[in-house]
Amino acid sequence: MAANGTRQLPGQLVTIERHILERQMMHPDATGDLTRVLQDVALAGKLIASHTTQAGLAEVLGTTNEINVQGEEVQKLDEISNDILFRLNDHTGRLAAMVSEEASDILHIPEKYPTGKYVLSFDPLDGSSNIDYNVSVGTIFAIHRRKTEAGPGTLEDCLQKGRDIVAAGYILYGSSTMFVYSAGNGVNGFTLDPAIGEFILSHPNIRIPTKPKYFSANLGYQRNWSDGVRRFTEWVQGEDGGPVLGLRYIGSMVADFHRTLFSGGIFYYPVNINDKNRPNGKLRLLYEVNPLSYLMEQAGGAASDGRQSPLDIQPEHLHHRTPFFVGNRELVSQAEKFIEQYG
Ligand code: AHM
Ligand code: MG
Repeated sequence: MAANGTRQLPGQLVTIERHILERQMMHPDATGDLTRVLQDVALAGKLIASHTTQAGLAEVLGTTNEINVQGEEVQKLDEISNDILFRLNDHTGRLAAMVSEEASDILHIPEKYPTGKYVLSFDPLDGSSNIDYNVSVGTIFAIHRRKTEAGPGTLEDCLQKGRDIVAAGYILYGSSTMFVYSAGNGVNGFTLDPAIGEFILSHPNIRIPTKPKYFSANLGYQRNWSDGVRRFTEWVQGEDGGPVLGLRYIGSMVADFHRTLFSGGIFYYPVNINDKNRPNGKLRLLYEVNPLSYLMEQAGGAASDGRQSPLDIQPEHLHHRTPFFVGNRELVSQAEKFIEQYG
């Protein structure tokens, strides 16, 4: 296998199906259900990519209330992506329920279909406010084993800690489409070859570089951050003997996370202390923060809400929000130190 995140040599073509299946074979008692859920999510990624790459051409950019030339209601890309993920997974008998950023309640499996043993949580199209500007967006997902025995999935099945994730990943719709996932055995990245419609293993065994390069946060909100977060931000720019990191911020978390994973550094989205409507920040635990925290830990990095790993937080409701710091371990722990000392 090639070294950290380097590209596969020609002749070692591994499709995502083959890779997931080979990993399954390492677990002799596996039923294949998790493998198929992952494959269905990868298929959803291909379908969503086919829409995002057409975004400027098809009439999918407007709001839901707009009417297109055929007199049909125009659907937004995040809703299209949500439908694709739901429809590909609602009838397979592998899921007990789904959770989506797009839906306030649990997405139940329709009664006419059987339920299964996994729960799939997803943000179908994160960063969708960027679509109008042709900026990269992404799908984020996490898979848990259900807690209840059978029947329709319940809140207990959905409100599980990130620590109990069995697989998670994201699909980045950028200059190329990439599927990056972990099932607890390291992180692997696949690039979609549009000519053949297959995700090919391009970045095996991804590890965050030990020498960080960039910090990534929306500095436009700095005045609304706590003292600890502001001092940490000065530190990453060289104050008090801190490293001198460059700044990169796209505003589309999958893309910001992806760069952080490959360049080393830290991405953070802290609380806006003047926003009383969001006392815990903007990002959601179940389908944004936890899958990415899980991947970063699997890649040798760390994640925090400023005090502890988000993976240890018990979600109180489906759209539970949390502050988020993710990247190189030393940087995340330094952020925690500043927050502990200065708040
Ligand atoms: P969304 O789920 O509504 O797309 O919001 C999440 C996005 C993240 O992708 C990104 O990190 C963040 O919001 C950007 O927010 P801001 O514009 O406040 O910097
Ligand atoms: Mg989102």
